[in-house]
Amino acid sequence: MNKLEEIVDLKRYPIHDVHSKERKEMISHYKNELDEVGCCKIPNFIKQESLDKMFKEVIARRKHIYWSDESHNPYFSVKDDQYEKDHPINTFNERKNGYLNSDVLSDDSDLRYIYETDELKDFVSDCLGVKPIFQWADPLGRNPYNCMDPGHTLPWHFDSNEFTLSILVKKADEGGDFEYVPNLRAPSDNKFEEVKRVLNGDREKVRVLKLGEGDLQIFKGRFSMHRVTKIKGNTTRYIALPTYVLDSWRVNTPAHSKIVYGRAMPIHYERNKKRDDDLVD
Ligand SMILES: O=C(O)CCC(=O)C(=O)O
Ligand SMILES: [Fe+2]
Repeated sequence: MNKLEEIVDLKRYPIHDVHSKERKEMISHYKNELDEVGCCKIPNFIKQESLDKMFKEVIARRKHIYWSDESHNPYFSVKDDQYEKDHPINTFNERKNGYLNSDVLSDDSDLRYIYETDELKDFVSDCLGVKPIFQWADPLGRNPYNCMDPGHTLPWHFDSNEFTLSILVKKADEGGDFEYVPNLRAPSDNKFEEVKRVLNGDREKVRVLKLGEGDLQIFKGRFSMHRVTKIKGNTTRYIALPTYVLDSWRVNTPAHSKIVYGRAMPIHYERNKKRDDDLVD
């Protein structure tokens, strides 16, 4: 059997069959959802056996997880006295979570396998209506697992990659909801006033996405501010996070890489150059 078929429910979602009517219908459906609410959810995209394998992978490698207990602003940047005290750049919130970084997945990882397929990348690109997109060159952040034990939380933030997929592998007993504000900022417009309103508790534009295990979510993480609410109960929430970017060369800054993934590698220093979209990160 083709490996992609072992992982993705291709009967229901024939992402590989570029001329099929089903794929065209999917693209138009999910593109509408993404245009309207900056996010779409594809139920039961990953097969149960593959989900079980992903769960085993992350459990077997738990000792490699980088755990953080940090405080940061939505941009993972440092405080800046040029701005007032309650400006988003100077608003820090608690983050407790862990990442199983992309470079320590197992050799036969299903997550890495689907992430590297053109079938998935092209499907995501068509759903977004953005071409070309690339797998992220960042060796740590490109397709990690986010691991959140009971009590852990991920505060409001923007990703430094443009587009993120998520595949819930194990859900929390309670809490661990993904909340987001669609298209809160746009290239060249940081919309600090609107960001501040959300940080101060304004729920008007906040959407809550209830993910099920095996669902695939596509969202615009660099433009839609998002967070994960505190994990309650006894179960660790594990979620796979494949990422895509518009620039095939860029990686995280060394500072961002250290604060989120626990280390910076030579590539993070070599490619540390100001971005051209004028957004803070
Ligand atoms: O765990 C999630 O649902 C989202 C994770 C996230 O936003 C991140 O790791 O940047
Ligand atoms: Fe994120």
